[in-house]
Amino acid sequence: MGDFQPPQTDIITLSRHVLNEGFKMANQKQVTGEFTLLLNSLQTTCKVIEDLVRKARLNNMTGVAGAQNVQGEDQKKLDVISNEVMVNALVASGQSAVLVSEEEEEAIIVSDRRAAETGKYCLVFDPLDGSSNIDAGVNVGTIFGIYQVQPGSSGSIKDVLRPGREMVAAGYCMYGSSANIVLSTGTGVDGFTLDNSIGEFILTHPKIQIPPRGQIYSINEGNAMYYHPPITKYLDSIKFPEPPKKPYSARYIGSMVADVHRTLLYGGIFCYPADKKSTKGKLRMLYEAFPMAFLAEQAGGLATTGEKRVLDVVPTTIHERCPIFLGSREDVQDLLSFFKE
Ligand code: AHM
Ligand code: MG
Repeated sequence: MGDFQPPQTDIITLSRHVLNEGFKMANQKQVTGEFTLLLNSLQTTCKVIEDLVRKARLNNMTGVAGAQNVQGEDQKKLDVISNEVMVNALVASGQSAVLVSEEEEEAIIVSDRRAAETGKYCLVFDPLDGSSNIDAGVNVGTIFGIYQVQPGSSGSIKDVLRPGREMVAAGYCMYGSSANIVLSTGTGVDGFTLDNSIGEFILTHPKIQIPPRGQIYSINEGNAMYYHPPITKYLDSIKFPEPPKKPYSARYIGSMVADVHRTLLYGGIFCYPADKKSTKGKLRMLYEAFPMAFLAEQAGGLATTGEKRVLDVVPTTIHERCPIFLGSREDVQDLLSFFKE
């Protein structure tokens, strides 16, 4: 067989990792496999969406679909189809009770569609975040957060109008030069890379830890004239530091999954503040801010609105927005000192 060398280390697939985590979480109690089934549906969805994204140009799937979503934004063709893929897979998994999608005006109560087979998990998700970047071939991603229904509930909107700290898992799949799932079930953060040749997500980034301090800031500075003073002052402090400190580098892709992915791996700070134009910020609390804040904290970083921990905010509507600053612990603390002034 020539020079072929079998892998030196044990290969851990996402499915195996989730099963292992399930055993650990259950702590000797019987493992039902329900969460594993749910995660399997999610990872299959990600594989389908990654295939759609890769072939979008070839299959004439770029451009707008001719409709607008609840935010009044043009829906891209891939937004619409990714949402359908995800909703169908999660309903069919039999493990979901409530679904909230960026692309659906109302929450989907699964028992209304499939009374016989509902589960105990509520999923909040953005099927294809950053879709305005698709036509330029820039990284996009699927973001998700998972709650369990509350005791006695068979699934209602109240099960998702809860603070992010009550999520049992969160993650994203980034469709970039490779497809990467980054997942936390509340015991740290692990990253998996899709090996297209075998169709499996393989553990490539175990126990991701955000460096305590970074050297990169990530914000849409085109909005600078609308910023409130704490943001302007903080940015000045990292762009014009007292020597011998060096100024930070700016990196802003405009695709949250990609900007957060880089922040998790390299450190620094990602910001989408509230400003004079967007008084609540832009990013959606349930399916953008909460999952990313969950991951940031689980990786040893921080996530704040400037006033409080993101994961402590209680949403009142499913498509609510909130400001968010996340990343390296020391960088976020520096920013907070300007809010306290
Ligand atoms: P979308 O959900 O409509 O794709 O918008 C969310 C995206 C995020 O991925 C990104 O962080 C942000 O919008 C960028 O916004 P802006 O162009 O205002 O900087
Ligand atoms: Mg989005």
